[in-house]
Amino acid sequence: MPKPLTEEQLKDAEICGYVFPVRTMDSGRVKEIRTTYEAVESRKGEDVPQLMSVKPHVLFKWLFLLGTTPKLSGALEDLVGPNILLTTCAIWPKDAGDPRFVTWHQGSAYFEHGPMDVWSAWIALTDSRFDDGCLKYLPGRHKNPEMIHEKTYNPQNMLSRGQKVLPGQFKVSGAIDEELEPGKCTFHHFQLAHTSEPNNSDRRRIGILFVFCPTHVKPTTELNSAILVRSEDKFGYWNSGPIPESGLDAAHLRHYNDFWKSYVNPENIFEAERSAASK
Ligand SMILES: O=C(O)CCC(=O)C(=O)O
Repeated sequence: MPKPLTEEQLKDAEICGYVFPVRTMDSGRVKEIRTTYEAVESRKGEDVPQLMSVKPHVLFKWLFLLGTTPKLSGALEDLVGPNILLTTCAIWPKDAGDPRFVTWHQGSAYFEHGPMDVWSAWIALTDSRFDDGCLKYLPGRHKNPEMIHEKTYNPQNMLSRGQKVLPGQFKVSGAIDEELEPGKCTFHHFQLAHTSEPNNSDRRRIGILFVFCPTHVKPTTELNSAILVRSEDKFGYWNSGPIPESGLDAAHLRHYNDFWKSYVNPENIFEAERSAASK
């Protein structure tokens, strides 16, 4: 059977730390998912949490199904092998003219894993072009040592702690815009530096991110859970995350809220912050 990713794409993944664009859904499915998401979004603060930037896939079946869609896991199998865990998810909506942005950062600095064989898949539910504030990558940067981040807590920064690579550690001149059509996805290595600018267009931009790793990867903090999405887990390093059923389940909401509290707890210092503190 042909592999979802070509040899050339796999070579690019190794050298540059990303692969795009990969189609994961047709336009009918994209419309369905967007409508479902926007209906959930309109209930935020009622029965749905305000923030859906860490692990909302444990709450909603449609989101879990999107993260385990065969086109996605097929491509991931090419990147990380057959035994795949889904560790987290985040929804990234930017409204038309939205001034919010995401500073340069590496996912790896805020979720500890070892080894760092971890890949993110960012799926576009809308167009995501330069003017819409698409993702930008620094090709090849995933191979360099982790950079030092600071927390800015800037309310315009969409990252939970406004985390940002401290200046002087890289040059942005080679940055690549990851322009995507709805239903297409970009995969990036967890250590690849990325950013996104405000949405200067008159249309909404929505992306859904899922993070995956092979089962041999260990979480290096207690607070992590994952869901096995392909093959088997012979290692058992992760707590099993709950798989959502059709309605919002109270126990899943507790799991979500506990993880979120722990994620934003200032006492939980992550790797990049530790190195910054030791300099
Ligand atoms: O969607 C965005 O603009 C940022 C996404 C991001 O930072 C991430 O996927 O880690």
